[in-house]
Amino acid sequence: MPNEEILTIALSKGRIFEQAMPLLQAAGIRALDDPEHSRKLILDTDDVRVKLVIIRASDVPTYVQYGAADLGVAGKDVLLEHGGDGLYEPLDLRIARCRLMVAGKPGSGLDTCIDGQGRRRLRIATKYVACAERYFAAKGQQVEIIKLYGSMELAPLVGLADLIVDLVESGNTLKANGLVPLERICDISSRLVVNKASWKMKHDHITHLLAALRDAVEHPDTDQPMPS
Ligand code: PRT
Ligand code: MG
Repeated sequence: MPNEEILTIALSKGRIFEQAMPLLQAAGIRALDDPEHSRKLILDTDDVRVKLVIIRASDVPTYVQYGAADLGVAGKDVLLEHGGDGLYEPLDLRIARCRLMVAGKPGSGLDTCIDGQGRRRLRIATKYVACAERYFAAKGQQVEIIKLYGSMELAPLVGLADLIVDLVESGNTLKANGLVPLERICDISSRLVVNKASWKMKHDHITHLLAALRDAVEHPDTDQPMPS
């Protein structure tokens, strides 16, 4: 089959795969393997014209930007950090929802910190460096950002940072570590992203899929069996 007839969709396993599959299914696309039980990175679907590639959540925009995948599903947090070059973002899939928040120990100051050395800038530990920089700059606040790759909740507990910027869903992870949410930066959900060249080259196929996905997002229950 000529390559232009095949659409490749980049997805991460875990919550995005689990929550995107019902939407893809409503659009007529079913994966032939479960990425949780298979080591395959390229999954066939029951539509011979669609393949899924399974990659790290934070790599999805890069694969789509360079055209290694035509489409992808990525969290808005990941897209904000990536910057969105080379991508269209035509649809909010309304899945994997959470909030990007500033959090810290109860009673943490949000402006400056006073310690043994006097007043100093707040230190913010986060994986979301671009979002955190933008947020504090917009408030006119100078902060020191410390880049981490995970377990941000630990940073205030061991004195690495005063505050963290992280995703919060139920709030249980913060609570379990004695932290509290302090300020909401933005709401997060996953978006469909499309490579700009694919959008032109495979326009009909992509528009068709996009319309079916939009319908599935807007009418989430139409595929469910009616209660008897
Ligand atoms: O795990 P990996 O390093 O491979 O990548 P990832 O963590 O980016 O992937 P994954 O699958 O964990 O998350 C993919 C996307 O899901 C993220 O980019 C978000 O857009 C979205 N999402 C939705 C979340 C959450 N909810 C979420 N709760 N991503 C992460 N979390 C984490 C959060 O970082 C914190 O550690 O869950 C914890 C908080 O959850 P609560 O319920 O305790 O508040
Ligand atoms: Mg994770």
